[in-house]
Amino acid sequence: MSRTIIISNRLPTKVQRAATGLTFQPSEGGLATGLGSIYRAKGNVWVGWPGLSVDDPAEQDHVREQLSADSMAPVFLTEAEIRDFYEGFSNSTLWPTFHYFPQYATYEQAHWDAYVAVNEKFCQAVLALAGPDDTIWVHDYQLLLLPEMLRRERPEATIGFFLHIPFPSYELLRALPWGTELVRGMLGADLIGFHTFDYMHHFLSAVSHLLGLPNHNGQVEMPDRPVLVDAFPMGIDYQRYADAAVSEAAQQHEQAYRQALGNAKVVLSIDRLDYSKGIAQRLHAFEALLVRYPEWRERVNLLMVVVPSRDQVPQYAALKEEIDELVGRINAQYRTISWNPIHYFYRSFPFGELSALYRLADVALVTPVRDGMNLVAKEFIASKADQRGVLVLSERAGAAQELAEALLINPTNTNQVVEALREALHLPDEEQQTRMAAMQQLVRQYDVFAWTRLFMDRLTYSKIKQHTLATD
Ligand code: GDG
Repeated sequence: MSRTIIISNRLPTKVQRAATGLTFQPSEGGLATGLGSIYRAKGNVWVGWPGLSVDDPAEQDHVREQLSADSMAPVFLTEAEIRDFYEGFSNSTLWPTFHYFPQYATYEQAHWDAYVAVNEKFCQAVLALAGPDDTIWVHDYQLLLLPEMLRRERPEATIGFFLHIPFPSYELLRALPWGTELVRGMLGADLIGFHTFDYMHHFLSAVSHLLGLPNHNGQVEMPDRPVLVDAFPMGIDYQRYADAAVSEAAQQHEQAYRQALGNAKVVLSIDRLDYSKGIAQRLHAFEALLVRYPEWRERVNLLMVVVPSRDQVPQYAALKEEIDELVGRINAQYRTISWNPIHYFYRSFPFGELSALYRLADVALVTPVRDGMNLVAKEFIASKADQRGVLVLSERAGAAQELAEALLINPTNTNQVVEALREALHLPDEEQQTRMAAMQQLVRQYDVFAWTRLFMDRLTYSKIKQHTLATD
């Protein structure tokens, strides 16, 4: 029987060290939900890092046992690998380069060596589980070399790869000393998926510049086999957000927030701490709104959730300080006895409360300077049962390719953000509903389950096509 193996850097369960021992908490992330029905099916498995360092062999056995009960297989990383592979090459070289922040990228030979070694470690873990006919789906930028490593050992396997972040223009990629190796690594797959056609075109251009390989309608002609490249915009579990938003619990939370905020309109901002999300620029734009349109003072609140992330990487620690300072300064400058312009939370909310925030918000201000897709925009849309609410969305988020009814802005153009924000605050109910209804239809239809099905079907098709070509 052929099986499906999913591989990502992180497993869909968070393992943490508590005073009483290790705890295991299933992740609520979109990918975990979308792929749940696949990896939990009989015989299938999800391979990945459990998210903490476990050195003791007995403890490793315990983790392995616990996870295998839920169809997961751990790859353990040492402290040095976490530093050099994860915080180093993945988050200090690839992440900034692929998000158009080359000035933040470091080029350390030791980090590259660790990246190769950890991809090899993942390869060995998969080989120990995979049969020759299995379907393997590799995820994201931490594992760009893995498809080719697997291909060398399992020439017949069906291998898919999906990138969750932007694929940058060739000019960015060539700034990296290892661009060719990375592209070659990805080409070990039979199918390579991106969130948008732009990313797909950037990839095809890099393949042609770096390897001289032509493509015909998104099919790269490798000497031994064709590789299909396509766009698969990722969706969310629409129904889960729609149901949560009308639940009794969400309504109660919303009421409590409303009471605390009075009648002021609520502008919502939710991200992981990351320079790619444009959080500081967003704060400047909100301040500019209060300056240019003082009539909005005491009548609008920015509710800003920043989820702690990667705080071991220096740029993230610096960004955190910048945000703290900006919020402090803006609040001190404009607040009154009864009104505080920005409510800032540096922590993660439980799902039920997040849902209440989406429900409460009049405007979602989603202004990343670069973002592969951005699921927050889609979750806000799914949570609007009464179809009221306005999405202000950066044209540089992958989601902007689909959500044409949002108010689209260039996030570095503060004037434009201010005007869009003002327009959003004034938008008549009827127009809000027209725009929201159109976006809801799209986000409902292309949910995360449709995304998974489309990718898997196309992967099967790519293999059938290869066999047909080989026997022609
Ligand atoms: C990468 C790409 C791409 C946020 N705050 C809380 C919370 N969240 C959840 C949101 C959402 C998720 O985190 C964030 O997803 P995004 O898509 O917005 O961004 P990244 O984490 O950067 O994800 C991105 C994605 O991969 C998928 O391919 O869209 O472009 O960068 O689901 O709901 N969840 C809870 N409490 C919070 O306070 N429970």
